[in-house]
Amino acid sequence: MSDKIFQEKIDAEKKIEPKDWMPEGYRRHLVRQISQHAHSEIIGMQPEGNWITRAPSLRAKMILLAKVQDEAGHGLYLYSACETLGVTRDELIQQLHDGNAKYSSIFNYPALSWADMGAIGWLVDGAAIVNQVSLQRTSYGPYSRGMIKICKEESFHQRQGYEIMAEMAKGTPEQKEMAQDALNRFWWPSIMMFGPQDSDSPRTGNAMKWKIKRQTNDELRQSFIDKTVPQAEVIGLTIPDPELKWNEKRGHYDFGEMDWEEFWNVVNGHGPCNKQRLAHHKRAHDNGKWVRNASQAYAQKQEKILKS
Ligand code: FAQ
Repeated sequence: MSDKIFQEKIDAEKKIEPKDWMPEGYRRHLVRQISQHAHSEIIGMQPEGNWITRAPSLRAKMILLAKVQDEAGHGLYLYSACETLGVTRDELIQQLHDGNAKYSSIFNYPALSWADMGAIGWLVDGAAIVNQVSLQRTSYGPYSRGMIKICKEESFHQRQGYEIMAEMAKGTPEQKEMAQDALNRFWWPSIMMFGPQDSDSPRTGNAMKWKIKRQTNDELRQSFIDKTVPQAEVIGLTIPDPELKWNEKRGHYDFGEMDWEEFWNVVNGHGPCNKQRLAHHKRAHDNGKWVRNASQAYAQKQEKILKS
């Protein structure tokens, strides 16, 4: 098959499956994006995992525990989708540990209070959903099917975060202040999850041509802002952007400029928690070696029994 026939297949909205012919650039692009997505889910367990033992009630603890477990499951679907492209889980983890694979910038910010659990669910999962609903229509079959499954769980995550924020916003003045403080700290980093502006995004061209991404970074960012601003108004919290204003003509909110220097610093490994997150992942991976060895030995034993 040639590049031309492949592109015709993409243009006809046909899904590409693991055994289909694909250009090497398409395969590499997917391995990069899907693995980055998988690493985000796994590293993303850390900020919330830190609060499981400090949840304010048994109900809150059970919900948070279930959410963090879901993130682990999402990581596993995504690693599996990535492995269908001829790369092993070990290689993917090694790329993360060597600093050659990225994960979402948002997880390099600390979770300082219980209200941050609300802000993460509401804003971070909210942003993730906007992106992932769009990715349900991505051209690579296993990634698309993974996204459909993941989106179902993400909407529960978003609602549990919004519930925490709504409860705190109508609580004592101190609780409302905590909720506002969490919104102030998480707003801009959540907006940054959508990546650089389209004009500065080196990957968007191929991603759109190959229908890996179905909407650009700026389109998705705008859609997230338009959805989220009215939600903040309903619970009486203020979005920390003085330039935020409904634009009747565009039918969208206008918003202020992001701090791009901060964005690229965090993406390139110099955010508040980059070192801590990676060190924790390495430690957990090393500590889990005996589990991987034991399950491998068990699988080999089962195979021998089946063959005998
Ligand atoms: N952080 O040309 P573009 C979640 C990198 S899941 C870090 O625009 P692209 C669930 C980009 O990778 C959240 N790196 O690239 C959850 C590229 O790197 P390269 C994760 C970023 O790929 C919730 C370079 O900059 N979601 O949160 C970021 O077309 C709560 C140039 O950028 C996904 O990963 C960033 N924010 O667009 C879990 C979705 N932005 O090539 C736990 C899938 C850009 O130099 C708790 N990924 N970069 O290595 C995507 O949709 C895309 O990859 C984008 C970036 C939109 C992130």
